[in-house]
Amino acid sequence: IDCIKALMSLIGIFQKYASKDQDTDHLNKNELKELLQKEFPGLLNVSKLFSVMDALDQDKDGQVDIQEYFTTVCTLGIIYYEILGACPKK
Ligand SMILES: [Ca+2]
Ligand SMILES: [Ca+2]
Repeated sequence: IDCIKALMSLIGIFQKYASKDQDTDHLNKNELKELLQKEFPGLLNVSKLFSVMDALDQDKDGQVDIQEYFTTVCTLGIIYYEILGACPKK
């Protein structure tokens, strides 16, 4: 149940930011930037955000769709996991 709640809230966040312009199914660069800054504060600086954006926009259409968004969130999850020191050091 907790996993479903987590996924629903991730989808809710996507929809909240993606619907700031006409194209409610995609995050454009500004929407993605705002999402990352507000929902993942302190994780990335702005210049890094755009290189992240380029890496995440896998089909290079300048927009992040729901599939690319979840790839983003998974990647950020791994980053957080490592920052928190939960990942055992070799
Ligand atoms: Ca949008
Ligand atoms: Ca894309």
